[in-house]
Amino acid sequence: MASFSWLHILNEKYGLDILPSQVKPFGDGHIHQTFLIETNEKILILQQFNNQVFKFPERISHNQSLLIDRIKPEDLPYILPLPISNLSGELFTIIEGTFFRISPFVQGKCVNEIKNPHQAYLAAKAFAQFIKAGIHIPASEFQEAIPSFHDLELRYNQLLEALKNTKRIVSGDLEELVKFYLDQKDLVDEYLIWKEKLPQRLTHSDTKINNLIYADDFSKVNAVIDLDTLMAGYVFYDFGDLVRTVACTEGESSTDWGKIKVDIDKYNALLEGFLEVGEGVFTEDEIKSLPFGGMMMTCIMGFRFLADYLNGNIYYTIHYEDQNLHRAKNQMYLLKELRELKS
Ligand code: GN1
Ligand code: MG
Repeated sequence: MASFSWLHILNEKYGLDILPSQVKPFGDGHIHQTFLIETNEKILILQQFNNQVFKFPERISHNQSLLIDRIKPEDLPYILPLPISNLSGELFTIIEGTFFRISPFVQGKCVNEIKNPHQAYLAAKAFAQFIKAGIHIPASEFQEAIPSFHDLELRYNQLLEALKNTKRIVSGDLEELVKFYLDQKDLVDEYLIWKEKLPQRLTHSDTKINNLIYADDFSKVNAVIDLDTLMAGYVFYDFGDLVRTVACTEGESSTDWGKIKVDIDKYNALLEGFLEVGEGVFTEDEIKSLPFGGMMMTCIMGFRFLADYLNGNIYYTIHYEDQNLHRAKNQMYLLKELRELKS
């Protein structure tokens, strides 16, 4: 069993009494290390926060405090499990340079793939409700948790940079993949056009399906989680990441290339759920931009996975050496399918 040498300090800072045996690794996030704390009295989520990826934790605290102050809980039919303050009133606790935080645990199902269109509809409604509930807060009041996080042009340039500096031998499969992604320049151009037209909103900005907790019987959504990247963005980001992770017949870590297809029923259910909440709230252009979001978010993840592979896997958690390469390849197949759908 891990020793969790920091646990006694956390106990002091939060006035808790957690034992090492009550802490277990939890979830599938690529960035933070997440644990479930289960005592006789309560269940909590503990995260060892990745401050290499999130270099401005104070911005996250700012954004989350803004949300706590300004969002009306009655506008949301589910919970936003924001971090609990420690005894000094802070959302993060720093122990020897490592950031920790504790949040409430929400009962339910957190999945990487969903089973049917109705679940897609519920997910899209939930994330659209998030945007709607925050629409009265000027997006400019939120700080950039990660600068230019979903800026497709910047990610394209980062891929070029990674290619220039890589120690990998770019041939065969890898060369083909690089070529595919460099050929996506038209999506970057389209992105720049949408940017001129659309208003910025408070967006969740990481709406992959495992950032949502369904009720155990999947009858509703119990919570929207992973609230680090909430910041100003475009509605097509949030719709797009749903398309990427919901309307696909295989998850993002699948290497079953031949099986990666768009699930059109789930795609339509996503649109239905998103529009049911967004009609009369989002502008006409925002609604028109939604199909672009699916392609754009799949493309940006492809850029990022591939750049990380070329950089020597320094960003995402991997379980084997070629995993980022495979993730980029997976996104390539999905992107090809989404482009077909549009044409
Ligand atoms: C990361 O932490 P997690 O797994 O929810 C990433 C997202 C990507 C996602 C791809 C801060 O999200 O942008 O879409 O992996 N988060 C960050 O699976 O980079
Ligand atoms: Mg997550």
